[in-house]
Amino acid sequence: MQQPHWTRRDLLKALGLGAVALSVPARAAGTSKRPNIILIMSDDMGFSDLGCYGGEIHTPSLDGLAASGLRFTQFYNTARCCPTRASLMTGLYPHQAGVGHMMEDRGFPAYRGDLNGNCVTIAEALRSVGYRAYMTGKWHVTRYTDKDGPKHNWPLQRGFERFYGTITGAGNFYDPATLCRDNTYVTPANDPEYKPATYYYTDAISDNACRYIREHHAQSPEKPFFLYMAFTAAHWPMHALEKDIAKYKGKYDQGYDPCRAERFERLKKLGLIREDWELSPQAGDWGNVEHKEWEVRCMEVYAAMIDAMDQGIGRVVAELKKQGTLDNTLIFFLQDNGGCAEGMGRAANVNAKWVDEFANPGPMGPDDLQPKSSPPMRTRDGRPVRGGPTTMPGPADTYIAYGRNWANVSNTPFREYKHWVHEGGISTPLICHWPAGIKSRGTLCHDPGHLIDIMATCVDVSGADYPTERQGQKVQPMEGMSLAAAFQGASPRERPIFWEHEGNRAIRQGEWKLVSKHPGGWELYDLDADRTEMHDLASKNSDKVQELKTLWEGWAERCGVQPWPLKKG
Ligand SMILES: [Ca+2]
Repeated sequence: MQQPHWTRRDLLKALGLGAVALSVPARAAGTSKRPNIILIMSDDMGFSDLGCYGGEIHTPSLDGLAASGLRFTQFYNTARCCPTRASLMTGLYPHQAGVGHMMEDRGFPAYRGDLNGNCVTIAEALRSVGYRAYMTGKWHVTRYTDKDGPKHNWPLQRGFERFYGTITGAGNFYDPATLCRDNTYVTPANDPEYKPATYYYTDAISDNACRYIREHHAQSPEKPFFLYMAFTAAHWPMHALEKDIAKYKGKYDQGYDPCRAERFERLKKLGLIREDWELSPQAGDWGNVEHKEWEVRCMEVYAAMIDAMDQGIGRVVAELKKQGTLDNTLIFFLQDNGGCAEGMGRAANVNAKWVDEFANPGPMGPDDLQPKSSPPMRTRDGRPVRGGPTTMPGPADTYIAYGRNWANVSNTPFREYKHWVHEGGISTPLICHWPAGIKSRGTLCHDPGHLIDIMATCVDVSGADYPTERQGQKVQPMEGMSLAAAFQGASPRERPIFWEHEGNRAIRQGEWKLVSKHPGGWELYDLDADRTEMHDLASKNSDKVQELKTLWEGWAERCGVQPWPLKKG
C-alpha cells in the first residue's frame, strides 16, 4: 500500500480551506449508546517497533486494530514516563498537572511530583455521563507510595472503581514493587484474586483487564466503561518468558545496521514516512561490540516483551468480541516515550554492588512486599538479582536494559531518545480502532497530535461535561483538541504544540519545529521536508526562530516551567 507523497500544505489545499475543525456528532452515527473507551499505553518503546509501524516484532493484534482502524504518523508524547502519564490522564501539559519532572517534590507548583487539585483525570471526567472506570498497570503520577501514607492520588481516589497494577514505575516483572489491588498492596504470592501458573506482570495486566471487562458486562451491561491499561513493557529490565524469547532466536544476529535499514524501507513502503527523508545517524558499530551474544539476547528479550503485550491485547480484543461490544468500543494504543538509551545493569562491574556487597537475607514470605524496584534486590525465592554482560537477560534474577544502540534501532528513522524532545524522544504510534465511529479504516492520518488530545477526544465522543470544579477547586480547561474530526477523515485545526523536559525544549507549529537539547541552543527544522531533523535551518531563518521562541516562552510562563536544572522552589 503505497501512500502518496504528502505535505500538510497539500492536504490543506485539497480540503480547500486551511484548517477548520469540522463539527462531528458527539457519538457515532447510528449508535445511541456511548462508546466504551480502552486506552492502552506501553512503556519505553520506539516509533518503529510494532509491525504496523515498520518493525519486525510480531504484533498481529495491534496490526489487526491498525488494519481496520486509523494510524497517526505524527502523534507525540512528552518524552518521559511521569509527565506523559500526567498529561494523558488530565488533558493538560504535565507542568499544569503538577508533574513537570518526575515523582520528587521540587518545591515549585509545576514540579510537585503529584497530580494537583486543579485537574481531573479522564476517569473523573467521564463520570458525568455514567461511565464506570477500571485500570490495570502502571500509575506513576503520585509521589505518595507508602502503604500507610496518603492515597488521595491513587487510582481509586482519581475516578477508577477498580485497580490492579503498580503505583510507581519500573520493577521486576516477576515481582513488581508497589503491586496493588484497589487501595491495598499485594504480592504475586498472596493475591487471592489472581493465581497464574507463572506470574509475569505483562500477562497480569492483560488478564486483570479481561476480568474487569467480563465483570462489567455481568454487573452493569447498560453502562459504558473506560479502561486504562498501562503496560510496563518494554521498559527495563529486559524480562520475558522463554517461550516468547525463543521466537526471536537468530532475528538480531546481524546487529543494528540491517535491522535499521529494513525498518527504514518498510516505514517508507507503508507510507508512514516520506521517501525523501534521510535516515538519522547510526548509534552503534556492530563490529566493535565485544559481547555480541549478550547484545543479541537483549534485543530478543525486548522483542519478546512486546510480543507478550500484543498477545495480551489480543485476549482483550477477544473478550470484547465475546461480549459483543467490540464495534462500539474506541480503542487507543500509544507509547509513553521513545526508545530508552539508559544503561541500567549494563556495566561490567555492577555485580560487585548488586551481588558481592548485597546482604541477601534469604527468601521472602508470601506477604512480604517487594521493597525494591531496582537492584541491589532479591527475587522472591531469595536469589540476588544480577546484571552485566556475563548475565543473559530474561529471567527474574537479571536486571538489564537493552541500551542506546538498540534504542536507536527502535527509534528508526529519528534522532535521540527518551528524555529528549527531538523526534526520537517524543514520537509515538497512535492506533485508533472503533468500527462504529471511525469512517476511514486502514488509513493514516498525518496531522500532528499530542497526548492532550486524548482527554478532549474522550469528552467529545462520550458527550461528557468536562468538570469546571473538583472538590471545591477550580479545574483548568482542557488544552487538547478532539481527534473525532480525524476519525471522519477531516483535518483538525492547526495549533502550536509545546514540550519541556529537563531543559530540553520544543515547539511545533505546522511544518516548523524549534527544538533545543539542553544545554544547547535552538535548532529549526521544516518537518514536512525533513522530519528526521538532519538540516538545521536556524541560521537561515532567524525570523521564524524568534517567532517560535516567543511563543514557547509565553507557553512556558503560562504553565509554570522553570529553568533547568531546577533551583530550590
Ligand atoms: Ca516510559
